Amino acid sequence: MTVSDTIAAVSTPPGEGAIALVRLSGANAIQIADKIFRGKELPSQFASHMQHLGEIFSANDQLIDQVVLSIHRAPASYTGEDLVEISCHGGTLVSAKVLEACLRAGARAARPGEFTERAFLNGKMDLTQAEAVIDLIRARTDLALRSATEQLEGRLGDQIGKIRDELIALLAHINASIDFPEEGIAPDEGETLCAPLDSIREEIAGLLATADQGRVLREGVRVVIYGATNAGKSSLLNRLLGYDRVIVSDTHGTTRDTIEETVNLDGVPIRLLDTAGLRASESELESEGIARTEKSLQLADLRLHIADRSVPKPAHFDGRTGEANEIVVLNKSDLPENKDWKNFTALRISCLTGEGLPQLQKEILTRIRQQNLRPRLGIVRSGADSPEPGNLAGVRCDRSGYGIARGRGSHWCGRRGADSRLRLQPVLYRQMINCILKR
Ligand SMILES: Nc1nc2c(ncn2[C@@H]2O[C@H](COP(=O)(O)OP(=O)(O)OP(=O)(O)O)[C@@H](O)[C@H]2O)c(=O)[nH]1
Ligand SMILES: [Mg+2]
Repeated sequence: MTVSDTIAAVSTPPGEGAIALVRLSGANAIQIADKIFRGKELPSQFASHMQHLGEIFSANDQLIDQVVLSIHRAPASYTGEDLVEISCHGGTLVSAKVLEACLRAGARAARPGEFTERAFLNGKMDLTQAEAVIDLIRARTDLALRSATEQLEGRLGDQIGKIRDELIALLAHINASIDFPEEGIAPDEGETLCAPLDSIREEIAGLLATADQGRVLREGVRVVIYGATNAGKSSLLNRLLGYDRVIVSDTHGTTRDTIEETVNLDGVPIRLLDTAGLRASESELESEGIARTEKSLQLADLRLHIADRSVPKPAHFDGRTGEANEIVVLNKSDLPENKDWKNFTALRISCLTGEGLPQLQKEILTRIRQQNLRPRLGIVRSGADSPEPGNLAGVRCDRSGYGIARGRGSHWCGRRGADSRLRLQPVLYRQMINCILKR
């Protein structure tokens, strides 16, 4: 598939820098470069992938900048189309003027991600690799970066390709046994079909299970700090961040909104959310803050319920201490403990002295691991929420068998016993495999 128009964009981030890169891609990219570049030769005469020094001129013949330009002829380019790269001097104005010259000479401004989209459309990479490009750009930790790099190299695509090949091989056998009965091909039935499908189902479920880890690598684990006003929530966020991000004061209700920052804990990106303290609200603004706290709690992967151990236990403190996704933290261990907390099991820390903070960080990582949110290096899947492993493309798979939802009714290939339905299996399996392959 090819796209006809030629696109252009500044590929380096906005702001000051020594060099900026403007790229052109499409059928007219080299022709446009000929119009705006002046050097010893015209770009159309350049050998592919060689850099040439020259100057870029605007439509009204004004010198914009001295640049280095290279052309990458199709199909040996990132996008698979003719691609021109212009390295000009950094700074917003110069790169914007070079881009403007490209647009005036006939290019169209590219949409975000359109160069990679073209690479995908021209078969230079598969969808998993295209998704990995954005993960790579946005990676916040080394682990996320390595994972995205592996995906870009095609590991996820290879695994999906392997599953697809296995399904096609099964399908071919089923088709042959149904469509050419006179050839005497023994139809796969019952166990002989179920066994390979079982292993394929496990492979798919294994890949889908890593989607959550992929989300964690891309977006971070959502850790929400909540508790009574003045407990030290903002102090804890500042401590974990290593700098004073949030205002801390002894006035109750200092934090009115949810504040989010990312920290890197042992390679795991953690999205820390500091929230408005819980108490019977005194103002509309504070009630809104508390409502936001509650919303954040619903979306939390892990909650840090923090209390001030030098004051009595707050009324809202229901002590959900046993929950896997909740760590109860008693702050201000440098102050004498109020009798309400005597023998209370919780992690004791002091945001003032730093005491107990390494233990808290360790506990956060342990809980993340326990909930299987700890990312391992491996496959990540971009996109929204993870689909149910047992429900793929209208195909239901569980231990008792495989079923296809069709219209209002559904067909079910049970594995329990050799009943009459087994004779239908090849046809049903064919439909089911086709269903999966269409995804
Ligand atoms: N002694 C002592 N004081 C602390 C400690 N942690 C926080 N504080 C103090 O407790 C007060 C409240 O701290 P914050 O971090 O603003 O508390 P908060 O939970 O964010 O409060 P709100 O935003 O009002 O809900 C401040 O005066 C902090 O300096 C600690 O470990 N020891
Ligand atoms: Mg606060």
